[in-house]
Amino acid sequence: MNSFATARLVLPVCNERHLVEEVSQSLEEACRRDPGLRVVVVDDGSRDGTGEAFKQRLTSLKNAEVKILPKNGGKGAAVRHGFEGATEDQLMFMDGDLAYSIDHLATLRRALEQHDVVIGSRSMAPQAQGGLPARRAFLGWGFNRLACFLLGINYPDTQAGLKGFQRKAAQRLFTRQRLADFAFDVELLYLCRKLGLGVGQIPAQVSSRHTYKTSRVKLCCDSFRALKDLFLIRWWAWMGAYRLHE
Ligand SMILES: Nc1nc2c(ncn2[C@@H]2O[C@H](COP(=O)(O)OP(=O)(O)O)[C@@H](O)[C@H]2O)c(=O)[nH]1
Ligand SMILES: [Mg+2]
Repeated sequence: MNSFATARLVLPVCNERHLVEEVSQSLEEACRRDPGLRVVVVDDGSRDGTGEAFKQRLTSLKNAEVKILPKNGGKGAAVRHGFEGATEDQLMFMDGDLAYSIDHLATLRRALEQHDVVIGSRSMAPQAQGGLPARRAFLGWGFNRLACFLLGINYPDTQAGLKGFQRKAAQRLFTRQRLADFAFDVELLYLCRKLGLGVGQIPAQVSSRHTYKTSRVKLCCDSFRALKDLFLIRWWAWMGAYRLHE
C-alpha cells in the first residue's frame, strides 16, 4: 500500500447501540494497523443513544470523531456529512453495523490507488451470502437490474455498503449527489458514468454474524421509494440538475 496515502472511513449508524462495543473494537484495531486512517462515525437521530455511546467509547481513540446530527436524513446524507471538509487522499464508507468486516479496508485502499472509485461487490465474494431472506434477495436483484437498465450502468452489485473514492472524485460526486436514501449508491454510479470516473470492484464478503433482523430496510415502502428515486435520477439528469459540464 502507498504508505503516504491518508484515508477517512465514514460509518453511518442509526439505532445500533447494541453494536457499539463490537464495532469500536474493530475501529481501534483498524487505526492500530493503519496510522493514516481517520474514522468518522455519523449518527443522525438515533433514539437509543447510539451516537453518545460511540462518543464515550471512542474518546481515547485519537483518530476517531463522532458526529451526532439532530435529525434523521438517511444513510446517504449521513455519509455525505461524514465526508464534508475531508482533506484525506481516500474517502471510504462502510455499513456501520460492519456487515463487511474491517479487513476489507486494506483491499479497498489498495484498489483506490488504481481507480477513482471502488465498490464492494457481494457477487465476487468467495462464499455465498447466507441469511438473506428470499424476498429481500429477489427485490434486491430486481432493483439492481432495473437501475442498471434505466441508468445505463452495469454492475452485478450496486448496493453493498462498502465503497471508496479518491478525494477529487468524491468532491465531484458528492457536490452533485442529491439522493439521501437507499438509491444513493446507484445515483453515485450513474454520476461516475456521466463524469467519466473509473470504477473498480472488490469482493465484499458479508460477515457470518451480520443479521437482517435489525435491518432498516422495509421491503414494501423502501422498494417503492427506491423505484421512485430511479425515475427522479432520470428526471434530474434530463433537467440538467446535475451540472455535469461544470
Ligand atoms: N446514519 C444513518 N445510518 C443509516 C441509516 N439507514 C441505514 N443506515 C446504516 O446503514 C447500514 C446498513 O443498514 P441496514 O439496515 O443494516 O441494511 P442491510 O444490512 O442492507 O439490511 C447500517 O449500519 C445502518 O446504521 C440512516 O438513516 N442514517
Ligand atoms: Mg445491515
